[in-house]
Amino acid sequence: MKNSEAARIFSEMANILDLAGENPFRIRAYRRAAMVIEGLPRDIAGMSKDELKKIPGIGEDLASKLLEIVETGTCKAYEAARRKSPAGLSLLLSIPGLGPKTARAIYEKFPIGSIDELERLAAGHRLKAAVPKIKDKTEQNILRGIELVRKGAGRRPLGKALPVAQDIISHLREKAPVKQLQIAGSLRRWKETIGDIDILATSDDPERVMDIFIHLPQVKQVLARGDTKSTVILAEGMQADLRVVEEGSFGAALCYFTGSKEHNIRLREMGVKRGFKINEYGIFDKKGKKIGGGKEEDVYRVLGLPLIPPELREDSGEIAAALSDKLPKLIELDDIRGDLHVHTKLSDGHNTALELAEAAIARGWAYIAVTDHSKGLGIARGLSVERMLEEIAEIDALNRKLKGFRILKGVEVDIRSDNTLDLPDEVLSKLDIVNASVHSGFRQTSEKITGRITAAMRNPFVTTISHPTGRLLGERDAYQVDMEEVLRVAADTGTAIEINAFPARLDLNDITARKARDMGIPLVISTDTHILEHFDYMSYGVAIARRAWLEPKDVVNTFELNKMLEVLHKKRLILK
Ligand code: DGT
Ligand code: CA
Ligand code: CA
Ligand code: ZN
Repeated sequence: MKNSEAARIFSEMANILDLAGENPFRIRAYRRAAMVIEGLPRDIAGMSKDELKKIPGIGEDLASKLLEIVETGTCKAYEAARRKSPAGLSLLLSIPGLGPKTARAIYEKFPIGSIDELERLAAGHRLKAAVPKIKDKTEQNILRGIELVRKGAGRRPLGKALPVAQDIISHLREKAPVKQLQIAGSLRRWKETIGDIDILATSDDPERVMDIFIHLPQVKQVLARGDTKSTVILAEGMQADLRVVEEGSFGAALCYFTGSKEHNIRLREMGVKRGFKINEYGIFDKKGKKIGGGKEEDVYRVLGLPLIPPELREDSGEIAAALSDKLPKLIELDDIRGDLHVHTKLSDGHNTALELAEAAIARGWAYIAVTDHSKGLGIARGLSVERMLEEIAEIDALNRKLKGFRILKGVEVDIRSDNTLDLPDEVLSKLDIVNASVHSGFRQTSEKITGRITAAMRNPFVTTISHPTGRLLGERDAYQVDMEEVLRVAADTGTAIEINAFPARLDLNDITARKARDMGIPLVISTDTHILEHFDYMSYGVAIARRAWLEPKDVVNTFELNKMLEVLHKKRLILK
């Protein structure tokens, strides 16, 4: 898969140009292209130039660069730009929250060579003393950013790790003599960040499978090569383990290596109490005779349990629930009937409402809500009241043509720093879906930022709070919002809370989503689509919902249109 590599090159290119103070339009073109390529489900390798040029945001120049990247793994313009730009500067820019201007200002005084050096300078207040724009707060942010980099080192967001693993799987399936082949570990449990990739297979020729695995084009370094187990580092930086096991042990191994470790320990303890030994090879009775292990169900069956879905295997009550036959009937992707957070060309998206509707119809959905940004969000080309009203009229016209599908009128309205919303109630009341969200003042106190969100929920027209904590995995921590308070007010006002499925966000996370459900708060799973292909992200949102134990009845966008609107508009009657 060349996409993530090309996206990385384009995004670094944008950063280098930004540091050099180059033309903002070129910088933006690279950033957008990086985002589009990253979200593209098709591998750019194998696409012709004409096909590449059909991708939104890719013109003649970027298409040539993509061809070059596919062929050579990099492109000349990027290599040249990189040679000109000092490594220390890129290092500074890799610190979350440190923008190009500040990075440049620091670098002029301190041409640093390592993160440790930067940490010493910030901790000793030497940045503040020497660099005019740096204040105490900037130094604190830099230290926090460094911590984030260190914490995230080695782990990858789910949305980055899964495509990498799927790519390995499809190569193995194509080239290696494997029979069964499965992703295990935290990836199979859809954990939000992934330490390493665990793959399990069966084969008549394990040695050959090992050979093929360690020679895959994605492999950068071989850490260990055994007869049935190998560990490699991929070019992308992640570690991957492949184990080949006996056919009769596959289920036991799959269960063992899916984890979590805590879940496994519970299973093993239960086994011991019942006189069984359970390990990665199988299930054994008191005499050491193997009584199962070919199928994962075997492990659960000997314990008197139904198969527990991998997403629940975190030792957070799933075993007790299974014992009393109270496992949830988890939501599935197929239960989703539409997407309530979608951007069009009119704000920062790439497609028209009609294109998005057609793509949604192709997925078997019954509705989408077009929720472009409101005007306060300068960077994302927010809509003024006039343009908002024009968009409403356009959607009305489209809906007259579409049969059996509805484009809902909506907005992602900015919650301003002073607690007010970016559009008057008079406009909001004309809309079906009002997603309110915070895009500024991330460093406000907990009281202030929580107050903004709760004030928005008290507006009768706000149907949903979008990406409630503002975190970006591996890039930005959540703002200091008091989620307990947000959930209380959500329950009081009947405001829905979003599980934003955009892989960099996954916000709400699984734990808070489960709390919200327990409090009876309506939940919405949304993709925050900016290009058609982002609709694919729905599966990440559904995974978070499954890890939160949600059933279809807990998620508003599994309902048919009228029932969905009824739930989201109930507060209009109560709060009026
Ligand atoms: P990760 O890679 O950190 O995102 O998380 P996992 O869950 O994939 O963990 P990993 O790769 O270290 O190991 C894969 C699975 O193997 C893990 O989920 C459970 C099992 N496992 C690993 N070490 C142990 C152990 O010491 N005891 C038990 N019972 N299971 C283990
Ligand atoms: Ca793992
Ligand atoms: Ca592992
Ligand atoms: Zn959005």
